[in-house]
Formats: sequence, structure tokens, C-alpha cells
Amino acid sequence: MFPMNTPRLSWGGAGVLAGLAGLAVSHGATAALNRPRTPVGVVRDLVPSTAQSTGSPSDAAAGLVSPIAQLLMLAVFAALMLSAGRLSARAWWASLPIHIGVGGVLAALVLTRQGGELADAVPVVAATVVWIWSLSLLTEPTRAELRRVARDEATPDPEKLPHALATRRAVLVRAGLVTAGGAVAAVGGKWFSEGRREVERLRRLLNLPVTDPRPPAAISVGVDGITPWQTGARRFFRQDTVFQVPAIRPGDWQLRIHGMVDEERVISFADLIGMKITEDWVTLSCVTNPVGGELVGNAWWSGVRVARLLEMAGVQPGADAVLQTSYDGWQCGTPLAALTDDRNALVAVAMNGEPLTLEHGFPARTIVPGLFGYVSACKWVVDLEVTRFDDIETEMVAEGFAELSPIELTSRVDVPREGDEVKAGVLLVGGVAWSPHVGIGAVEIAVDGGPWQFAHVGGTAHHRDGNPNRDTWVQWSAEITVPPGDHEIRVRAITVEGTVQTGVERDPNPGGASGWHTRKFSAS
Ligand SMILES: Nc1nc2c(c(=O)[nH]1)N[C@H]1C(S)=C(S)[C@@H](COP(=O)(O)O)O[C@H]1N2
Ligand SMILES: [Mo]
Repeated sequence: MFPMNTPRLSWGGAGVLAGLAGLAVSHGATAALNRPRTPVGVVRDLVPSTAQSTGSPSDAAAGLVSPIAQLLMLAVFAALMLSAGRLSARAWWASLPIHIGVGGVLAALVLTRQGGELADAVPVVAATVVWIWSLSLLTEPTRAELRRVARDEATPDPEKLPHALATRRAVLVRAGLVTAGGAVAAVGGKWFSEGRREVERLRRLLNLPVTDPRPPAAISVGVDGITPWQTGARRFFRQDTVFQVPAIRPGDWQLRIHGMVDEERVISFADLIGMKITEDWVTLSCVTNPVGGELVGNAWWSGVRVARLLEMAGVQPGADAVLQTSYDGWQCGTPLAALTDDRNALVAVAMNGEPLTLEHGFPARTIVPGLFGYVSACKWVVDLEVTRFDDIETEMVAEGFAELSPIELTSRVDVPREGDEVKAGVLLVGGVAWSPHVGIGAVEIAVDGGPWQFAHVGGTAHHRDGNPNRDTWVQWSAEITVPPGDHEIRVRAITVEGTVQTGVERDPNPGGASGWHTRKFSAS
């Protein structure tokens, strides 16, 4: 470590150690978040690489430029961190301009590189936080001693303060903690990412017995800018409580079915995909979706019917719920009836003809047509316990959300967007409407508070047995005529059973938000 009895060096040394700890954490975070480049890597990329050009005699010398430039950058970094450390002799926050400055420059570099995403800045932010926090931790004992001495001497010189033994020990312990913390973060992140990379590789190698159909003809109403009927895996909303997406090897995955059953069953991934695969279109939505919100998507799911799995175990009388548990411990309680009736409630292994993405529950998750995700769509599902609602409690239900939670009858305007400026005259508008497992019968719009008028509703898919699939959303469109000026369009849907979507505005808790979606726009 740095010599503790020469404080001039110890301030600077603390700065450098904090700097290195921050870089280690940024490496770990980059790996754990699966980002393509570490902040250090991004800086290194700034040095023009000469290694690729071969053939001319000057190449050997040119090849040296890059390591030298890299050393220089390292020296600049060390010098900055050293000054930060020395500034911290005054107060823990005196180094903030340097740390935030360096973090800001790195964040700008990381975000502006080609393909940069907001998530790429997380490791930089983590590094900056670690710089500030660990430097303050490393220097606090010495600053405390300075304050103590200042009570006796008029102006103690922070550079010449002889360390008391206790202070020296405190600093060394803290230096050890910071070093160990940095090492654990770097190694842990790397270890984690290797697990994820391996699972990504296994996922690509999987060859599932599933199909990948096109959306049926006449589904689309052909309005530019409207939400596509089929939602791609990348575009599909993601809603979960995990900090790290579980990386589960299919070979390690098991589904345990137990509780109020005749015979407990444990099913492997190989068992599962060896069973009869059922496939269908299902629209999934989150209960927290606000009116007009985007927490809804529609995909082609492939998997094994939960009813079949429960039948294998033999459900005992008296049960009315299945407590589902995911690999990460998340739980939801699902009405047994929805899992055993004739709807296609699935333990799904594929979405849109591809194995589930890790984010959406690889290698297996449940999908239950007609129910909100929080009571039914358990990602990374590993356990199904047949039970009674009276005997279980789940987090969302404890927060007041409904125990039985069918997806609300909902409709949304996609076009025009809020605040759009359009040409006066005839305007093509459109959106989506859903009431999964019930089905949309009609969609109505009202312009500028005028009377409700029917919109055109796009086609529906059909189940394999030929019956119409009521489990998905539909697109709708309408031609309206708008004079110049400000306008407002609102939409409501009506189910096949004749239920009209309510205009009463309610919060998502307990059973999903309600109210008519309205868009304001102007024409000229
Ligand atoms: N393991 C696990 N499964 C989960 C959740 C979760 O937090 N953890 N969230 C649920 C909620 S609230 C919703 S709306 C859906 C969302 O599924 P998606 O992320 O595939 O769109 O997953 C459900 N399944
Ligand atoms: Mo949700």
C-alpha cells in the first residue's frame, strides 16, 4: 500500500486507490449488464489502432504508438485521481469537481459512441459513485485527526500531519476494504456475465418444435404509425422485479408440480418439449398500464398446456389456486379454473417462434389468456403449487391489487400522437383495443366531444379448431374530417358480449386503470 506516515502521499494514494476501485466496479458492472464496452475500453478505442496494417517496415514502430498512448492515458487518469485525493484533505466533497468531471467526460464518450445506449452509462455512474464514496471513506480518519489537531494548533498543515497509530490502522483497514470490494465487483461481474453468455449460447443452439406463423391476413387496418398487431420480442414490454435477469441453463431447469395433487411431479426441460406443444396468439398486459399506456403486447406463444401438466399430477378437490414461483423467488397466485378450462394457458417455451428471450422468462414461463401478468404470467417459472387462495398471499395482492384479475376492457389511440399537427381535411386515425379472452365486438370514436361513431375493426386470428381467437387485441381505424383548429379524439371499445368500456377514471390498483383514452392534436 502507500506509505501512511507521509500524508502528502497518503492523500494522493487514497485518490489513486479510489480511482482504481471505481474502474474495477465499472468493469464488473459492464460485464454484469452485458454491455459491449467498458468505459476504459471506450477510451482505449479513441487511440487509432495501427495493429491491423501490416507489410510496411514502419509498422513495427507504429504498433508502439497505441501502448504508449494507453500508458499516457493511464498516467493522466492517475494524476487526476491523485489530485482528487489531495483535494480531499480539505473536505470529502472537495474532490467532487474532478470525479464528476471525469465521470461526465466518460459518460459522454460512452453515450456518443456508435450504438451507445443509456444503459452503457451505468458503469460510468457506478465508477463515479465509487470514486466519491471510497475516497471519502479512505480519507475520513485522517481528516478527523486533522480536525482534532486543529483544536490545539492554529493551522495544521495537512501535508505534514504525522499519522497517529490508530488513524494509520483505520486507513489501512479501509484501504483493504476498498481493494477487496473493487476486486469482488470486477470478478463477480465477470463471473455473472459468463453465466449469462453461456445461457445465451445454449438458447441459440436450441431447436424447439415450434412454428413461426405470419399474422393472419386482414388483421392489419393499414394505418401508418399504428402499433403492429404482432409485437416482436425486443419491442415487447418488460415488467419484473429482478435486478439481474436470471440465466438458467435449460438442462438445469425443472418444474415442480406439488401441493394438493395426487402425485408430485418434477418435469425437466427435455420432458416438457417432448410433450404436445400448443401454440396460439395471446395479448398480455400489465395491471399497472395507465390509460393510453404501452405495457401491453401481442405475441405467438408456444408451450405445453398447464391443464395437461396439472392432469398428470392429479388435482385434488378443494383447490382453487395455483401458487407459481419463479427461479428468482417471485410469486403469483392464479385461479385454478383459468389454468384448467379450455383456454390455452401455457407453460411457454417460445415467443414468436423463437426460444423466450432471457428477459421474457427463458427457458420457460407461463402465459394465461385473459389475465393480467401479475396473477398469471410467471417468468422463469420453476414451481407450481396447487393450493387455495385462502392459504396464500402474494406481494401485489398484499399491496391491494385484485386476487382474480382479468385484463380490463381497454382501447388506445395510436394515431394521431399527442400534440400532432396534421393537415386539415380527411384524416386516417387508428389504434388498438383489447379485452383478452372475451373479445372486442366494436370500437367507437368521438371527435371533439361529438357523438360516438363506429370505427372499422381489423380481423381476428383463429384457434387451431377454427373458432375465432378472442385472446388478442385488434387494430381499429377510422376516417374523420377535421377543419383547421385544435381537436380531440377519444376511443372506447365494446366487447362481443356488449359490455361498453367505462369512462370512469380509476387507478391501476386494484384491477387495472380505466377511462377513455383521449388524444389532442391540431389541424391546419
Ligand atoms: N419472475 C417474475 N415473473 C413475472 C414478474 C416478475 O416480476 N417476476 N412480473 C409479472 C408482471 S407484473 C407482468 S405484467 C408480466 C410481464 O411479462 P413480460 O415482462 O414478459 O412482458 O410478467 C409477470 N411475471
Ligand atoms: Mo404487471
